[in-house]
Amino acid sequence: MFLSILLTIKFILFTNLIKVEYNRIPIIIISSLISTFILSLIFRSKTKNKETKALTFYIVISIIILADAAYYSHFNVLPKVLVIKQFRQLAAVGESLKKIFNFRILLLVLDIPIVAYIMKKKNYTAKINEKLKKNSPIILGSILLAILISINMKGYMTSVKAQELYTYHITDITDTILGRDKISKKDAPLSQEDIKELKSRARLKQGKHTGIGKGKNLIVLQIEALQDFPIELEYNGQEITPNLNKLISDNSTLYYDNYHQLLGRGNTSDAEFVSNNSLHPSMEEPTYTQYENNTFYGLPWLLRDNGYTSWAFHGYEKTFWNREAAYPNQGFQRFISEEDFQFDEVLGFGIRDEDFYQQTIEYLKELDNIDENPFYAFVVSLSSHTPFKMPEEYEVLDIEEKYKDNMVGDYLQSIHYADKAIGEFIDGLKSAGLYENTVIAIYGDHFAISAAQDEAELMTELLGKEYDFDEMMHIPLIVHIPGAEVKETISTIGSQLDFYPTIANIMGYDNTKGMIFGRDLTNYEGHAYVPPQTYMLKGSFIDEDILFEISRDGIFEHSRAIDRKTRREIDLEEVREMSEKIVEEIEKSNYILETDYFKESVK
Ligand code: GP9
Ligand code: MN
Repeated sequence: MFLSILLTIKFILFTNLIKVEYNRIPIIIISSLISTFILSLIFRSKTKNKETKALTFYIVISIIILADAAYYSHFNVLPKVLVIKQFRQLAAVGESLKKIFNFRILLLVLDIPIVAYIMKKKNYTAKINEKLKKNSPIILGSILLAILISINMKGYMTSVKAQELYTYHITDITDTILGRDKISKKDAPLSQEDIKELKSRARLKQGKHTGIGKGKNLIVLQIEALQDFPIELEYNGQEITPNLNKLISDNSTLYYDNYHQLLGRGNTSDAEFVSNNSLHPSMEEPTYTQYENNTFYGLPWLLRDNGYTSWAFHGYEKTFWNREAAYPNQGFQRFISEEDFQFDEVLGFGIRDEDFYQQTIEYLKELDNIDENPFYAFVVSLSSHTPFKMPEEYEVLDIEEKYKDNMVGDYLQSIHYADKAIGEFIDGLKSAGLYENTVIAIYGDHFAISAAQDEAELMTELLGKEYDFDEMMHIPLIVHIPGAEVKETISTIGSQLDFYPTIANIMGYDNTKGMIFGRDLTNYEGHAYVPPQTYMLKGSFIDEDILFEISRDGIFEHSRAIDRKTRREIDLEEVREMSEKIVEEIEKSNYILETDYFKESVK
């Protein structure tokens, strides 16, 4: 009884931490009944050490709740069992432990030593009435069954399974074991018509800026945690990203100012994957891990087919995010990783951007000398990684007290440093004679500051407008083509899914082999949108006018649709069809990954 009450209190706290909005009371009752039922079975059993077993159960459940709540606080969703495989990544990429494991979350386990002590001191089994002890599992089991049946009849089971501790994890584990999420080859969601359409999306169409980069090198800079809001932001009389601002105001630059992240389970590595392939990322495991051996026909391959040599650069451990294993099939012929760089100073996650870029330029000279043909360099930065805390000598911005020593102020300092390093990189390219003949594309991999955490309020204050998912996922895309007179801000809404066709248009190469899901943002005139699956769940979208967040409990009517300008709620029926269409598109992309579709078609 004692443990059941404590667990019930934890379930109340837990549903609060994971922001359960609907059916909260039934969810707490079910979690609590299941726990009490299991505890009653333990106490009724004839085994020895009942207290120890009950206590072990209590500790295990407390730790699962803790892990779920911590995961939720970062990813805004409950973890699936396959996350265990990514433990190393999670541990390394999580926000500072201090931030994730705040006091409210730690409350979930802090009582354990005290509970253990009390349990040791008193003999609880003896206190329970024998008759009640014998019958309690049957009584509890029946009440539980009756509640589950009535919830099912009322149609709330989906909602419960999406948020209730036991039913959520059990459903997830059985689905994973039975492969229930997998699309069967028989009911392929890809019709002949779809194939034709997706292939035609990939083809080069003559339009604005088509081929202005043809024959030039391509350097893609994927910048860690670069959001769009610091661009051209004047904060306290200071420019946060003076070098990027300068680049944007240059005559030879296209700035896509309505561009967004599109991640799956692989964070930074998904930003890479989606950008280079224009396929949706996997939601089961990082795509680089799950589909390491698949055949792809992304940007590195397209450029290689046109004579380019494609290399990737990143100053961290080569095995992280499974990059080393995944890159060859992505089309990268060489991966310059942490071990290829020399550095004495470590900044946050590892190598300083300045050291990384300086030495990257030396490797670029080598790459440039391979043959007469141009090259593709895919360069992934690192320094502006969460939690953004840098040594004092790097914090050069004057930050107001209210943003000091919190994520917002630290991020501004950190991204200011990243911008400085980008400026030096571009100067370095100029000195190395690599600038004139090179197209430089720059974008952020993902958000820095979550809209679902406490910092959102500070962000709203800083920006003077509501900081919601649309602003959180908003990243810049900048394409600089030295010598071209193209200066323009392109505001067609898009995401990393659109990078490949957008850059392929600028580079002027025709993709005759692959299929893509994105659009060329420079020329596309149809209905453009962003179809995220993380932070907002599958079926959500952001378009020019609407932010649609599909409900977390699986009941469409509980979703949220707002007008992006007025921030007022709009009728859900207006978005239903669009949301369904997006889910279908994602299924098609998943089918391509699951069946290794390009294995046969790309030769
Ligand atoms: C690690 C770096 C950071 O190699 O790319 O990954 P993230 O934590 O941002 O996913
Ligand atoms: Mn990242």
